[in-house]
Formats: sequence, C-alpha cells, structure tokens
Amino acid sequence: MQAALAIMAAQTVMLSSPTLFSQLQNPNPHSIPHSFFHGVSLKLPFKSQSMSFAASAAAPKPLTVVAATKKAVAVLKGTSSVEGVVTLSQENDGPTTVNVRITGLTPGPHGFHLHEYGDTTNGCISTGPHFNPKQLTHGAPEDEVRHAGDLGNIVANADGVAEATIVDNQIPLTGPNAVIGRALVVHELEDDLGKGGHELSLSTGNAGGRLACGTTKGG
Ligand SMILES: [Cu+2]
Ligand SMILES: [Zn+2]
Repeated sequence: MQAALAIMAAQTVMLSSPTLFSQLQNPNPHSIPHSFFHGVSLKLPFKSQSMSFAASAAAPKPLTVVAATKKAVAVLKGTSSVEGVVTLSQENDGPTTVNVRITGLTPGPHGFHLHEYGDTTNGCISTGPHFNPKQLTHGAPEDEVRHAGDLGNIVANADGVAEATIVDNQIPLTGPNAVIGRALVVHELEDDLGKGGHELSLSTGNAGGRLACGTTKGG
C-alpha cells in the first residue's frame, strides 16, 4: 500500500513537471538523479500538504499539484421571468468568489442572499431564512455582525441585467459551514443591510419578495 501510494505520487510529480518529464524522455538514464525517486518514495508522507512541499523541493518551479479549487453552481428560477446563473469557486481555504448574472430584473438594487435550505419544493419560500450559523442579526457583507448569507445587493442595469463578482469569507464550499446544498435568492427590493429601521431590517433587510432562487450544487 505504501509503495503503491508512493508510485502514484511519483507519477503525479512526473506528469506535472515538464522538466522531469523531459528528463524521462532523455535516452541517457544517468541524467535522472538516482536519489530522486528514492527520496520521494521514502520520505513522502500521506498528507497532501507535505506532498506539495516534497514536490516543490524536487522540481525547479513551484507546482500546483495540490491547489484544490472547489466549485459550485446555482441556476436561479422563479415564477416570473427573472432567472440567472451563479457560480462559486474557492481555492483551498481562501475566500469564495461568487460570479452572478441575473436577467429580467427591474433596474436598480436587489437584495441577494444565501438562504439556509437548498429546498425549493414550494418555490423560493422553502429556502428558509438567511444562512446564519453564528446566530447574528442581518447586516451588510462588510459588517462584523451579519448573517453568513448576507451578500448585500446586486444592481440591475437599464436592461434588467445584474452582473456582479462578490468575494466573501463567510460562505466556504467545504467544512462544517459549507454552502453547497443551500440556496441563492434574489429579491424584489433593495436590501437595507440592517440599517433601515424597519421591523424586518434586522432579519431580512426588508428586501421584499423572492423573485428567483436556486440550490447551490457542487461541481
Ligand atoms: Cu434573501
Ligand atoms: Zn441576512
């Protein structure tokens, strides 16, 4: 088992490194450092991070063998003509980048949130409240006190098209608070970001009805 893993890892390193690959093509077998495979085979630990270190040490350039990018997508639909596609991606433990394109909106700002449930059985109402694992009140994306799902507003242009790129630290695609299997929702009205003084400001931002929603699915 250990040997098999080491061979697999060595193959990964070989395939990922043009220099090593060309060395393997070289008819002169002495051009391959003998110690190289021994070093990898014997020292390679099972943790992928250490593998990255071992690979970097053996190769002339840093490798991206273990740079894990997680992706997800949500297709938003509703009862009106509002629809859209949202893609999410996260590299390792970094922030999540959310790319939004929604059409059919009235021009201007619309609340945009990640809601708790991926359930759309009874339309967007089934997606429940804003995703809120820390049990805080509603706020702006840049606020300390906010729901994790508070992504602020997206703004539709005169053609009713809203395009945005949101980078956020509270909606990871892995781990205990991963947002796969939840839902993205676009609202009728502007989200007041908790500051509107309305009775709904601290729960929903008083953003009105749910125009379209879609479950976040891992890719
Ligand atoms: Cu919402
Ligand atoms: Zn909220």
